[in-house]
Amino acid sequence: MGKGLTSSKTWQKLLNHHEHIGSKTIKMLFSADNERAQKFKTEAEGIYFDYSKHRITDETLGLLIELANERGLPKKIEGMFSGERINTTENRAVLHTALRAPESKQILFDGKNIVPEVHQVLDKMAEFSEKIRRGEWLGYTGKPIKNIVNIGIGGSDLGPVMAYEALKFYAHPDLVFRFVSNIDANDFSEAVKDLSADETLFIVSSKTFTTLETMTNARTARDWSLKQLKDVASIASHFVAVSTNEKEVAKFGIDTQNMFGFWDWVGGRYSMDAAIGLSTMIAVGPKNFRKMLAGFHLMDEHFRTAPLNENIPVIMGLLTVWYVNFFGAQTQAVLPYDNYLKRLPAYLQQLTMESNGKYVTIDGEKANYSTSPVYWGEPGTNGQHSFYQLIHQGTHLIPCDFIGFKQSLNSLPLHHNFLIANMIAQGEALAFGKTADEVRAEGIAEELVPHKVFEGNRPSSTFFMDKLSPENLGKIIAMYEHSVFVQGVIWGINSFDQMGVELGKVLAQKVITEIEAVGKNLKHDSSTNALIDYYLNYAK
Ligand code: G6Q
Repeated sequence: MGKGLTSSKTWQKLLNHHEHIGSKTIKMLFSADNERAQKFKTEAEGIYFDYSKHRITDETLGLLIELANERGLPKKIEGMFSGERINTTENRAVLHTALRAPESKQILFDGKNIVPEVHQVLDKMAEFSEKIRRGEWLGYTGKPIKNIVNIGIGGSDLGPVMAYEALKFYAHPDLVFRFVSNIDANDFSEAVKDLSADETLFIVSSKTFTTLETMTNARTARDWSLKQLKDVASIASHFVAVSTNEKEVAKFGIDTQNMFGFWDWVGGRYSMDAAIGLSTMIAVGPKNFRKMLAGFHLMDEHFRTAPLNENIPVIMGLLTVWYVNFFGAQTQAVLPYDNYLKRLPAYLQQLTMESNGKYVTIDGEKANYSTSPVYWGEPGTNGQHSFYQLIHQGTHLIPCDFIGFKQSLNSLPLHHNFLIANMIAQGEALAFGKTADEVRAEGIAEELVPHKVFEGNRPSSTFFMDKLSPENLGKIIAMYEHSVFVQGVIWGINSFDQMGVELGKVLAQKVITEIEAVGKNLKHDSSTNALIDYYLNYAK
């Protein structure tokens, strides 16, 4: 699958085309075409997607779409939506799109419609969430639950934290939310230090219910809770589980009545709209949660049905391939101009890099081309006062995604105008830069001119939506999920396994055993042995 990529006819055409376009700046492309802003723009599902400030022409887009067709993208999209086992290394289907399908839809997996089960879990989550939100779910001592602590890591943490932060404006005002992920004692200790166990609910979120960090934190939470409540019977009111592993949940001591399930066709990093989103639903309420799912679904339908040249995730994914493989770009910045989206870059780091950070193709061969770029970012305008320097004048080409909203959720109009003006100005400056003549015209001393010149020609996309609502958050996440899918199809990799993450789980286990055995018979390399020794000596 991967092998043929760079020798394909379209790839060769793209290489030639890149040579030709390499000498054309974004400024030149704009001067040559008055219609450019209209031409390279798609408006769909309430998203205004401007991709005119990219180093592309009609021909580029045509060739990239030809490449997508050559790689069988339309068929692959259908394969994912219809439950083919496209996660071949784990022999699993990839059906996160079923999590947001309306009840009226039918999605068959192994001959069974899975939509009713999805909605049963959503209904159970809704009933539970409402009880907590109304103060009807009582703790062991009869007090209503006020604090909700989600314990989970990776896909069982990043989605819940990101969504909680993103939708904080809609959150229940009297409930407190905390998220514990790290095995570092500092994380748990800080999260609970001002909480009282009789008002605290722990949601233990783990697909496998065997993850070291989560199970260690969950056991610590149980001890912390029992120390105050002094009765094992209290666990039933203060612990619920989100998992696919009923056996382990029961073994931990959580009543499986208080378990919210999901399925092995939902990958960890694609699970924030499954029961892993329980904390989100408690925070914003079932109605808003369902609105978020509806937003995801709208984007799913757009991805599945829109022609490739009007398809937002397809264009996004192809642009990433264009910069990674033809311009040698190694990173991609995500710059949301909304402070509520401060955890979006961290969330997207997992989604993109855990999915496509692979050098092995789906056929088990080594790819002879680059795959996922490093995704990173911070909200604007904060980033402007730090790392934007490198994006403007550094030696790396860094395509940027700007994400902004027409309305602010908190009405301080002056702030919002300033915020959005900054976002728009950054895209303009990156694309068009500032010439030496323009600098001189400002009366700058000649010796400073080179320092104040901005070459420009730095690409960016701008995504504009009306406001940060639950629906729009769903659309944004689905848009990136599908862009990742497109990239994976072009690169011929399995975007749905995570062998690197699993290696970490195994390696740590080995060293833990050795540390606990006080470092006898260490058989690592000399550096690893020395580090274990140093730690053990220090710990003594
Ligand atoms: C996600 C990854 C990984 C996973 C965590 C937690 O796609 O597989 O980030 O979510 O390792 O796993 P559990 O949910 O099983 O605890």
